[in-house]
Amino acid sequence: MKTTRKDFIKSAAVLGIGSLSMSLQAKSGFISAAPEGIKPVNGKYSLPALGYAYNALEPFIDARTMEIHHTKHHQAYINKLNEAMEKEPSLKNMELEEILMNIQAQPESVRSVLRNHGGGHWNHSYFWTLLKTNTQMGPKFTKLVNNSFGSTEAFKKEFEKQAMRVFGSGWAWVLDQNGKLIIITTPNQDNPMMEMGVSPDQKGKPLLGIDIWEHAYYLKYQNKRADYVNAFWSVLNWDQVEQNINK
Ligand code: MN3
Repeated sequence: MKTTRKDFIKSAAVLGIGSLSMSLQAKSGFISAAPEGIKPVNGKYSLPALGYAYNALEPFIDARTMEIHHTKHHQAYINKLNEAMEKEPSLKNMELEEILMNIQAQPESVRSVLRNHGGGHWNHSYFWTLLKTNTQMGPKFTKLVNNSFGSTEAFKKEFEKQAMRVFGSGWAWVLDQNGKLIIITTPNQDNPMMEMGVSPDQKGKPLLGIDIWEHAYYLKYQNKRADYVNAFWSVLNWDQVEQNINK
């Protein structure tokens, strides 16, 4: 069954997930921090600007990794997504979130491309907004963390554990379930808005996520994923996380 925005908002309202304004980002009931540009312009998606320099996250994430990650990996997801749009012109009238929330309803010929590359475009657009050095965990997130995990230390430990558990490539996410935080992981470029792979009790509003693909860290950290995950705390944009709570 096709999930419409209205259905999603309705179910989100039943779950009590936030107050949903009708802004572009909130219309899906899911989007918390995706920047503008997540819908096609003239039928094509394009690479969003980072809003900061490639070396802005040094020494925790190196400039070369950021540049390749942005201009090669992210661009490649967009290119494949645009190829699918060419094959199925009806998709050009849909926003990406709408496509991803209804993956199973998309034409079979492009479904896996939409899942992997549409997911890749959304996830990376979201991820870039979450990176900034020298920010501090805000009061709202601190309160959620204390209510859900008891302490910041316990939360970080659990997040790192989940991130380390991802087999192969994927993502780890922190979701807000009406004031309770949960941590989930998704394989490949799946994300919490997709109907498959995420069980109903794992639904919620994403406050933050981390890219666990080796391309996100291999140049600097090689096989030492734990060091990358640990460094993530130094580049996590807590101001954005705090904003995401209100979206
Ligand atoms: Mn990536």
